[in-house]
Amino acid sequence: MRITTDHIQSTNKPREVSHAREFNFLAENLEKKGLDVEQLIKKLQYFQIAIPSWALGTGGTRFGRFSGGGEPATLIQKIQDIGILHALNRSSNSVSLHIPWDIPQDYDAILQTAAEVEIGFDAVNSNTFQDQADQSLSYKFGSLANYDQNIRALAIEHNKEVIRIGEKLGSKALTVWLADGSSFPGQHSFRKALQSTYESLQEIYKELPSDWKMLVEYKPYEPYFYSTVIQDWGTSFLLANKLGEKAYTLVDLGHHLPNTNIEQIVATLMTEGKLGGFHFNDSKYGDDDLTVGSIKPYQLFLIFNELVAGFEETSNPAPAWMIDASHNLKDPLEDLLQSIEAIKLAYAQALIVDQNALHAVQASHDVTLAQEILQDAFRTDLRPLVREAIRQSGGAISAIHSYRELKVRETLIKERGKDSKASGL
Ligand code: RM4
Ligand code: MN
Ligand code: MN
Repeated sequence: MRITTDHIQSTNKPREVSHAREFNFLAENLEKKGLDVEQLIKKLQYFQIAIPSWALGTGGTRFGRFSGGGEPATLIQKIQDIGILHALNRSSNSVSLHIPWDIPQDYDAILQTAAEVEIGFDAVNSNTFQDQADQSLSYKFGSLANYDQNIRALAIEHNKEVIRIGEKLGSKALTVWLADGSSFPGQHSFRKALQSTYESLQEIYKELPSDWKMLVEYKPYEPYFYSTVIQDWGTSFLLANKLGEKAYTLVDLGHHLPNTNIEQIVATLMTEGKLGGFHFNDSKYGDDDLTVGSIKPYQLFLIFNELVAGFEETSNPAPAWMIDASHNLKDPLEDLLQSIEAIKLAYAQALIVDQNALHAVQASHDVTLAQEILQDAFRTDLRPLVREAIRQSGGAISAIHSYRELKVRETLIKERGKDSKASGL
């Protein structure tokens, strides 16, 4: 299924009048505060978030998986699904591939489909946390950190292969999420595991093309439950610093222990110019991969507040943005539309924070006003602004409603069948 301009216009039509009323009212209030609404709209339009190739099918838990039907069974179909999202909200113009879940077969056909639906290729992700069908050695006890040099070599080679695949598609970054760790005290030596990981990453780093980045992701636990080799931002930062200027830390919002101050981590990494990428999701307990903004929207806003301030005040290069959420209840496309809206909303809220006023009250230790400034921005309903930015880019005023009214899922089920399955989690 392809979403056309006519589709968008027909579903926007009945919403235009009330949207215009809401937007004009908001725009007037923002202008009164001295904000440049046109500039805000430009920034919101420019902000694009990559979609992971593994989030287009229903996610499972270790207890089961309930498919909603019409899942994309091939990489081309996955790219077409992202094309549907992008046509609706004009906010996700790239895909992030997970290898080997999505090894491209026919590169020309893939690139052609991607171009047709205006989708590019973001960071490529390696996977050494699962054994593949024809794999000679097992990752059961780790990959890049494994005691066995041959297993490390296999994992290193896989990462190099992922870079080669990404090069053919126009990707500019490799994301390494390393599951390696231990489930029981004494299982392995922390120091040896870290050293092996560093040496393995060095081998991969040597293979990076000059205009590429390596994004090193961290996670405190899971799939191992006692220790993870790259457990926190500090370990990732340490490795990125040792590896060199093309290596950066990647922050996945779900990869922190409860109540961690993620916004502070973001600020620290940006100060050091080492924030390379972001995986958005939300969580209540662990790596829950829930819809962005569904549990802790205020935290998301505070994170964006640091990002926006960091863009202005540090020389940290623009990070790679990606959604990394996948669960088993909602239609995955609706879930992604909601996530993207939540991200743009938090970004918009951060953009209207009066940073100068904030600096002034910080200097005079006016704690009360500091809170007022942040919460005033957070409590402003900026949905009409985000919708207007999307509408002006040719997207839907309400992506979710257009999606339902255009019967996208029903059409995909008709086209692909009830039982088609997406590769991934
Ligand atoms: C991990 C991590 C990675 C993602 C996999 C599927 O927890 O978030 O980024 O590639 O899950
Ligand atoms: Mn992630
Ligand atoms: Mn994760």
